[in-house]
Amino acid sequence: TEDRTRWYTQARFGLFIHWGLYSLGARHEWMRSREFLSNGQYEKYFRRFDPDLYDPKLWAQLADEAGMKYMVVTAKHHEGFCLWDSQLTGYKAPNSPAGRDVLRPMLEAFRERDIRTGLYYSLLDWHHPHYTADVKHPQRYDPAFVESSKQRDFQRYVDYMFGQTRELLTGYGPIDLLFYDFSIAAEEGFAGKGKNEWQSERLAKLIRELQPGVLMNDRMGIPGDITTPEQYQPREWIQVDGRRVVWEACHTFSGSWGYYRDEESWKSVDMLVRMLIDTVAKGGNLLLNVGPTGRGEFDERAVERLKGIGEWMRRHN
Ligand code: FUL
Repeated sequence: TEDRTRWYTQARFGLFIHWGLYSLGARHEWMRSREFLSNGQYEKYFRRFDPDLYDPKLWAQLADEAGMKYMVVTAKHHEGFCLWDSQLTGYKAPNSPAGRDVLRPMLEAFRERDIRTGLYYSLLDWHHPHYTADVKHPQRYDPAFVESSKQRDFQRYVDYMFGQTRELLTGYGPIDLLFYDFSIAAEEGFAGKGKNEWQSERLAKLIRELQPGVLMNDRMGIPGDITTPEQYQPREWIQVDGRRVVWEACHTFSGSWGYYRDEESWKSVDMLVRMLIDTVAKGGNLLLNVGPTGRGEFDERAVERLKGIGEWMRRHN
């Protein structure tokens, strides 16, 4: 592990990108689940995903100038929509008005600036026809859906995950980091989904076979290379079994990960710089998230903050 993580512990600061159909809703990446929307009700976002202002070179420039050394992008979030040209589903950017693979040019743009590339992949999938109901599912309170979900063949979904993992790790160049997300606890009469359901050991083995150097996070119910606290600052260097581990705090500019137009809780540049210092002082990495708009732009509030951090970097790095 130590060899694999060397670049990473030196990188310290990365950009998380949450981009998908929820970006059009502009009110949280969990909107489908929070509002109990069916596939049909969510379809309009797929029909309108047309990022006419998308400029991945500009995204990479903004990250670079802020001092970021790696990025992690949601290839697929819980909604199930794929940014790349997956051969295993029609629910993908090339079939939306975008009409193209929007992942590949992004990875290329960041790599051109020597920024390492990582992929977030949701284990949850609210769109796949064989993904079964659980306590996080948008239609968990729809008895007809829950009943019909019993006819689903979850193994077919697992095969799909494995197939997509293979696509992403064979068709998109060297991937530096994988952020697989996440395990669900049993609750409200629903069974959980964890390492047995995801077949995490087997999945990790496939990942290692395809790209031995890739770093893996710790959210599949099995240990990974990186411990990933979310939306809080640990009090001290994180330890597991009494040993200091490689860790990464992920944080948002405001509260949500997906673009949320009307959220007012944006952290100041000063606060963000302090968070970065606090993280690094405790031996960790900071993965700071931006949620681009449905049209493919970084919100001006994000741009302002990235530039502010960049200013600080130039003076104090
Ligand atoms: C969580 C997800 O549910 C959030 O939407 C976000 O992606 C965060 C980084 O991880 O598990």
